[in-house]
Amino acid sequence: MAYDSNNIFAKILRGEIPCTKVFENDHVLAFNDIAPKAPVHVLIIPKGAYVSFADFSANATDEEIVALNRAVGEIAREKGIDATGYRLLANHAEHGRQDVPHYHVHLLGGADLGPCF
Ligand code: DGP
Repeated sequence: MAYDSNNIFAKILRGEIPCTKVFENDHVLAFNDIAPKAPVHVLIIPKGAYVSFADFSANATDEEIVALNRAVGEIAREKGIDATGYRLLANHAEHGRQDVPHYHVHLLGGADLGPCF
């Protein structure tokens, strides 16, 4: 699937749509989900144009991959949910019900999330 530069997260990255930013560095932007499913629900995205986890894991540089993963851990610590726990989720394509075609990791926590399955 080709990257659609008009997707919502691309617009957020370009500053065309506002977001509540919680973290940013050279490779990563993180912001609150517009429809949170938990007290903490942060979306962590690469600044590079990657459609999904499949695209990111295959085509991102090692630096980008490390930066995204380190950002996830750092945000969890900053949000104070490191000790109580959290859930990471990345939906991919049709069966994964991915809605926004720019790779993103959901970080959910701040309460008992219940069983995943
Ligand atoms: P997914 O189904 O994994 O593609 O999740 C997309 C998430 O993106 C969903 O939880 C809602 C969130 N979302 C959609 N549009 C916006 C937006 O304009 N701003 C923010 N902050 N989040 C959005």
